[in-house]
Amino acid sequence: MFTKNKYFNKKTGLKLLVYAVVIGMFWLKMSYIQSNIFSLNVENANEASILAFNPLSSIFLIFGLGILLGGRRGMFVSYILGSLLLYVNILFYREYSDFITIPMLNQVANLADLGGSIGTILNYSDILLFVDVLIAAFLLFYLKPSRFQAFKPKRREGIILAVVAIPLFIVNLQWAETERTDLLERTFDRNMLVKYIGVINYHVYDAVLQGKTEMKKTLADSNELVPAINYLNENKKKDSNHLEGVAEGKNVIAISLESTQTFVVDNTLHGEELTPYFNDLKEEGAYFDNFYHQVKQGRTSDSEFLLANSLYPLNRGAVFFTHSGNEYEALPSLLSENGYFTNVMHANDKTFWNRNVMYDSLGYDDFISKEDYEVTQEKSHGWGYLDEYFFEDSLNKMKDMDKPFFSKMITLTNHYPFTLPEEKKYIEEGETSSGTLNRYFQTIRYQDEALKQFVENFKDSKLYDNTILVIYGDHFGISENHKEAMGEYLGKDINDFEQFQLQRVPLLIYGKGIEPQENHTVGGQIDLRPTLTNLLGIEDENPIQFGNDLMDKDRRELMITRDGDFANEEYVGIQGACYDRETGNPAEDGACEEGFDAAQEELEISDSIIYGDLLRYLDETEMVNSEEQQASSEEKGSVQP
Ligand code: GP9
Ligand code: MN
Repeated sequence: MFTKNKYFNKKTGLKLLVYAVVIGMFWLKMSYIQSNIFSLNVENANEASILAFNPLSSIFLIFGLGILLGGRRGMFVSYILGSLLLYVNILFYREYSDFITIPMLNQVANLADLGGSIGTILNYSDILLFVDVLIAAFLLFYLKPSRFQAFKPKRREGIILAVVAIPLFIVNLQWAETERTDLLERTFDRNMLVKYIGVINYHVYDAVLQGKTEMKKTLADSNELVPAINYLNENKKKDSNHLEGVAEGKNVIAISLESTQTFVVDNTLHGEELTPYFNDLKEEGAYFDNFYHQVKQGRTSDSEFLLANSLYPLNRGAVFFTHSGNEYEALPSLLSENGYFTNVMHANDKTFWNRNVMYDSLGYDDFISKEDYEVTQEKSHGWGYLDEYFFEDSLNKMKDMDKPFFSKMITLTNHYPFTLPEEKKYIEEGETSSGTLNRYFQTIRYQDEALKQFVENFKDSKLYDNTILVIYGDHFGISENHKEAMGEYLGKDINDFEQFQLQRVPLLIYGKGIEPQENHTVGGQIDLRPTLTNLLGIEDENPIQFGNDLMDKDRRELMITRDGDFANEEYVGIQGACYDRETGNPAEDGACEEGFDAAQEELEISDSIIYGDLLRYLDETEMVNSEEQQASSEEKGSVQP
């Protein structure tokens, strides 16, 4: 009995040792790859610890599942497949500085590119990344010390490993959330996700995301597009003739100003204007002071989505990530069809917000990203290339572009945490109780200086005669957390109504042929596309758009936020409460009912389009629908609203 027990202990001890060595080897390899082969931009010791810890849960999971399905062989298969997955990621990363997503696998062209250059991304030393596979094979199959049986994992050990993976992942996630809140909801950059949850978990996450997307899409059918078409037929004015085509054939430079809110316009700090150049420039163009951002978690990318599609972004996550594989009838494609060279200029990594993938779906011809700018340390700060250099290089690039072009430029410097090199601070910082707001004034002032240099050089260039500028803020920079400090600055209590009004961002349309005007219409980023196509005189046949031309005097004034709040000509509705839009005083019960209903209906319809990927049915549905409509209007003699 005693002897048996002793043998049992030794056997268990040996088994544990094999487990520990096999798991440890894979852990070491994965950690090495994550911290030395991928450039994940680890910023502090906490992040480095998260990165070292995050392989564990996935290793327990894959080995656990392997044992459950195939015992010792299964565990080895997991080891091989895990190693291959890591290696494929390495190859892909060497080529694209990015991680594979399932929608990307569908993009055969991308991978064909990789195939073409495979020779250049293979290294002889990569062989070393598989040495551990041989050691694992030896430990699992050939290690047979005298009198002991070879390593034989039991099914229940597989279950234990797989179950332990769950708390390990929870710890990982909680830990990661200390660095980045809502990590999984706010899917940022894939590099960031891998940094926090590890490359294998990232693939699991990607698969779940894909599964959800596919399911919604599979359950959808073309009938679902009909309510959307009907709703838009009823509620959207068909034609806007106002100013139609005044910018026909012209180039368009859309400038997305990072985190720029309307409250800085015509406002001062220490007696100095925050945006002196923009304040003057807006007098020379069409300036909109009741224009709101409509973004949610996808921030800049959501504003890009609104501009391109005149659809609402999603309430959770960034549609740039979750639905980059959808079919769209986007503005860039429309402009390309009308002879434009369409591109985005943004001096950040092209994978950020999944732009490299989504821009293809939206039909952009080119994405001029960080790698196309001469980004040096001296010319960078914080998020990267300083706006003044970005503007300067971009203007030079535009001079040589095929004409007409549509360029969307996205600035970067006025981004949280709003820091600047000393010599770029053109105004003293603020004196409120929020350091964030205090610094924001300085980055806003800097951005205005960079804009000035750009617009002045633009005016001196040949482009000036046949180009319009569409300058707008992408979203808020100062969140609700700083409303006390904002109250100190603005000298008023920031209640819900004021907070809502702070979501206004500037919009200026400027260029020869654009009559100066101060326009008070209530609108949002969803209205940019129809405004632009009307100015360019381009027929936009996509009926699935929620926006209305901002220049049209008879437009429906309704701006809906992603939270289901709204502003119209008279009222502002916030979470069930109703306010008079001019005074901010509470309005009578029921005054906002119609607005709230419209908000809910529009958001639901817009979501159904994205989740169901319904634009893929547009052609067939439209044909049926227009025949039906024709028949019914002949019957009833109905008129188009
Ligand atoms: C990054 C820039 C900023 O490329 O667009 O993104 P944001 O954090 O504002 O969404
Ligand atoms: Mn932004």
